[in-house]
Amino acid sequence: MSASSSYEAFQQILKSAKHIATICGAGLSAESGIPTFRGEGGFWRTFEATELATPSAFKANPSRVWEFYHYRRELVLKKQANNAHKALVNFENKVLSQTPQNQTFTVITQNVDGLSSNLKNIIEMHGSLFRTRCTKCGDIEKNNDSPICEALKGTEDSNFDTNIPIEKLPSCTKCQGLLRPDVVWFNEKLDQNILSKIHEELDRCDLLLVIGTSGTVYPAAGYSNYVKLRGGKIAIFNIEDTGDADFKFIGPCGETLSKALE
Ligand code: BJW
Ligand code: ZN
Repeated sequence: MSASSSYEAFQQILKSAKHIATICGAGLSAESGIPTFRGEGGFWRTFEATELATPSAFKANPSRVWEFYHYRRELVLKKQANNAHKALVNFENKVLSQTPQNQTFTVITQNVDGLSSNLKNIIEMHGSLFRTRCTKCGDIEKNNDSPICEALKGTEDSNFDTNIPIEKLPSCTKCQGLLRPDVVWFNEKLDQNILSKIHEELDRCDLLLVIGTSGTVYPAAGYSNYVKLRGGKIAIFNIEDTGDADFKFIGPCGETLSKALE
């Protein structure tokens, strides 16, 4: 498939599409100063970020994994939505203001940073940095505390493990069990309700915007092929060429997405 990089041609498709969806990744938040997972910046201390996003890493060293998530929570709390997040919000508002409303727009994101919280219709498929889940009773709570617990305070500036004992890590207010971030780690199943909602969108999607994702992590990595096989169009927004598409806008998505959705 030879891809177009014409904004005019893209806007024609955008205008005629009835159901538009996105699959976003870490590149969407890169211009806010949040590191991506792979490539440059994909390391935290001496670890690959993806090595820490696993149930086995948490089991082996819950203190280290909590230090990693505490670091990311504190970082995100200092950051703001960038032009790419804003372009998505503006486009959603445009779609919602149509009378009669003859289009739908759904943002599906792998990001857990909450920087797209100004959107009305968003599916956060990998969970949220700002929710906790109890490993004992399963209770899920919103949590924006900074720091999330006293023992983690200041560890975001350290280069070494603090080795916090389990009883001093975040604990459940209901049963005192150890809390974990309410995110989806490798080899964990995604929530079935969320997967159903995503499939409803993919099954009607005429145009999928693939924004700032390396397309290496399933199930999200399969979405563009799924939509393509159904006859939907694909538009990639990335600083790198990440695969087959009808449209490719190579460059920082703060610029390319703003231009494409204006
Ligand atoms: C810019 C930019 C700018 C930079 N502008 N762009 C089928 C085949 C093979 C394996 C599997 C399979 N199905 C499932 C698996 C196993 C596994 C998997 O996919 N493994 C692969 C590595 C092969 N998947 C799972 O385990 C999933 N569970 C599951 O499917 O359960 C059922 C099952 C289990 C086991 C076997 C079979 C079935 C769960 C996946 C959960 C992923 N979790 C994480 C952590 C979340 C919490 C946290 O944030 O800490 O999700 S890992 C990490 O990767 C995070 C991300 O959401 C995800 C995707 O990364 P993303 O967003 O694409 O980031 P990067 O860094 O990779 O890319 C950034 C991109 O931005 C790059 O392209 C840059 O160029 C670009 N960029 N600046 C535009 N300014
Ligand atoms: Zn509990």
